Amino acid sequence: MKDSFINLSSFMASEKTKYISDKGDFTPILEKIAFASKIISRQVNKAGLVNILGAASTHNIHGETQQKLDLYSNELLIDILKSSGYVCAMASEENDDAIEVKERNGGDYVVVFDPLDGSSNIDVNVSIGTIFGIYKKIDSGDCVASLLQQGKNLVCAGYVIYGSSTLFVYSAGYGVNGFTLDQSLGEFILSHKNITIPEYGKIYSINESNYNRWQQGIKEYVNFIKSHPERQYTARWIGSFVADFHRNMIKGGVFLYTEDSKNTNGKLRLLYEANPMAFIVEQANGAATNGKERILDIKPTGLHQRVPLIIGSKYEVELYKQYREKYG
Ligand code: AHM
Ligand code: MG
Repeated sequence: MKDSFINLSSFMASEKTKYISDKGDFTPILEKIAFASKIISRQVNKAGLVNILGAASTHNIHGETQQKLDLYSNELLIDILKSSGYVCAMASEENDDAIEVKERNGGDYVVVFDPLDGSSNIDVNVSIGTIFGIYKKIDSGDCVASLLQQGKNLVCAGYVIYGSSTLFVYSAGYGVNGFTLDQSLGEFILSHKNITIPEYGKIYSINESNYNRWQQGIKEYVNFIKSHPERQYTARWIGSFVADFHRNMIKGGVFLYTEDSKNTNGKLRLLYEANPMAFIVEQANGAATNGKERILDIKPTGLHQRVPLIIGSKYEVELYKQYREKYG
């Protein structure tokens, strides 16, 4: 079959033969997340209309209560994953506590997700996304504790961008592939085969308004990048992690949300933002660090812990570590 006609389901069915013997079959979870993301994509595309209705009344045209899209996406993912029969616990950016699944004795996997990242961009029609990671339940059978595994234990991770098109990108540990939603078919079709990030890039993505709060090493690094002797870098900051990350994956470069004197651990969350993307970037031949340690090696202590995140092409990530070591 021509690549252009490979849909997500058939791709996953052929790929699972590579991991099913040691990691089990988590493809039904992926199928559910892909299904949820189609619904989220549909809602995102009419967000403006929903907001107009919501502003006039707290009920929409069907008499249903209006919900903010991030809460809508969260509830949708939880409901869909709960009913899958494969998931025994979940952690979401939107829920303070872990979500345990008792129905049908849960399942053998736990899922972490940020249902709609970059949500401050919804109202202004800028790309937003979903991030997810899947782990196998640890042997002791403690589902909630299984949520606090190191990122290197992920069996699968992915993200969805709701942008100029809707793109589903995932890795089950055998490279990274992307699938574009064909709205007319309602199917994700393979469009980005075997994504690899360039060794170095031309883009740096950081919120420079934090400059005065950075430590010296971060300032020195950004100043060096700006006047790099061999390369001319350009700055790009969408303010939606998924979109900034994806652009850099394709074009090469680095995304940074470092610590500063106000946010001493940065802004992004280890479990459902940093770890899934670190898994993906490594699969694509890139790197991710907090400045000292590989992101995937960090032992989580809490569901919502923050972590400084420097992620992207190997050259720029490695250079950051050197600058922090030299200048602090
Ligand atoms: P959110 O999870 O509340 O949406 O916040 C995370 C977002 C990321 O998508 C983005 O990289 C970052 O926050 C932008 O932060 P800032 O507003 O400081 O530019
Ligand atoms: Mg988020």
